[in-house]
Amino acid sequence: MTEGVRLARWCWAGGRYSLGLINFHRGDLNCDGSINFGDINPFVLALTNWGAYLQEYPNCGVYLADIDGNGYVDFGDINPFVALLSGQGY
Ligand SMILES: [Ca+2]
Ligand SMILES: [Ca+2]
Repeated sequence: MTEGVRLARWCWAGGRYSLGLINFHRGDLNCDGSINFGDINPFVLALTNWGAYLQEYPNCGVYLADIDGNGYVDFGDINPFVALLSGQGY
């Protein structure tokens, strides 16, 4: 599995909100804890329309689509994402 990405999230606990860092894995675009075919549509959405992605997956982060880790979400992440899905890792 690829390296994790830490995203800050507000969490409700103990009667108040607190800011916490949650680990996600690059490629887990629907943030369900695994990387599989269910991440394809969210990946395409993150690649083509960040706003729509963030609306549909408000608890995820668009940078989970930065599979090659170069700081950009772009077409260069497609082949690494396919490799990730096919179990070749990245
Ligand atoms: Ca997933
Ligand atoms: Ca990238």
